[in-house]
Amino acid sequence: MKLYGYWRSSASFRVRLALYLKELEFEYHPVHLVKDGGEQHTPEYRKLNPAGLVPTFVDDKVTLNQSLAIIEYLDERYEQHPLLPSATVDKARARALAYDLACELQPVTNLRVLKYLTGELNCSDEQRNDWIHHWVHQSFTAFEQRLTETAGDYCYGDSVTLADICLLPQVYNAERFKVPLDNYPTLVAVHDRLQELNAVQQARPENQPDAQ
Ligand SMILES: N[C@@H](CCC(=O)N[C@@H](CS)C(=O)NCC(=O)O)C(=O)O
Repeated sequence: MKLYGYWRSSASFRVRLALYLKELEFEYHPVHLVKDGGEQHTPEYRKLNPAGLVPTFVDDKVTLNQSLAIIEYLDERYEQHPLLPSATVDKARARALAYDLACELQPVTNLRVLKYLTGELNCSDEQRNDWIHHWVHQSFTAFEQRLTETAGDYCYGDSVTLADICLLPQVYNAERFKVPLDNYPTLVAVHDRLQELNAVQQARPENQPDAQ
C-alpha cells in the first residue's frame, strides 16, 4: 500500500491515522505542497490525482482519492480495529461528526483557499488569520455542543472512530494558527486523551519523514 501525502495536510493525517490505528503497513510518498509552487500540480502527480490534492492512496491496482473514501475502504477491507460503530444509527452519527469537520471546516481553510485570499483577493496575513479563526470557532462551537451528547472517552462513545480521525487534524491546524480553545473543554479533553495512543503519535505531522 502506498500513501501519497504531505506531513501537514489534514486529509493525509486522517489516512495515516486510519492506517496506524488499523496496524496496516504502507509506503509513504511525500508530495511537497509548497516547494516550487507545489508538487501536487506536476503532470506526474496529476495523472494519479487530477484534482491536484493529497492524499492519494494505492492498494495494488486500486487508486483512490478523498480521505474519507480511503478510510472507509480500509475499514471494510481490513476488519481489525473498526473505525465505525456497527449499529446503523451509531454509524450514521459518528459519520455525521466526522463530516461536520471534514466537509464543513477543512475545505474553507485549505491551502488553495488561503492562497486565493492572500493572492488574488489581496488579503493581509492578519485577515487570512481572522478568516481561519472565524471558521474554526464557528465549527468548534457546534462540535463542542454535539460532543456533550455523544462523547465518552472519544468523540463517539468509548472507541476511536472516524470522528476522532477528523478531529485530530483540525485541532492541529487550530493550534498552528493560535486559535484559543478554552471554550471547547470536551473537545480538548477528547483530543488530549487521543494523544495517549501510539497510533496517534506515529501519525502526527511532526513525526513524518518530510516534516520541516
Ligand atoms: N476532501 C479531500 C480534501 C483534500 C485536500 O484538501 N487536500 C489538501 C491538503 S489537506 C491539498 O492537497 N491541498 C493542496 C492545495 O490546496 O493546493 C480529502 O478528504 O481527501
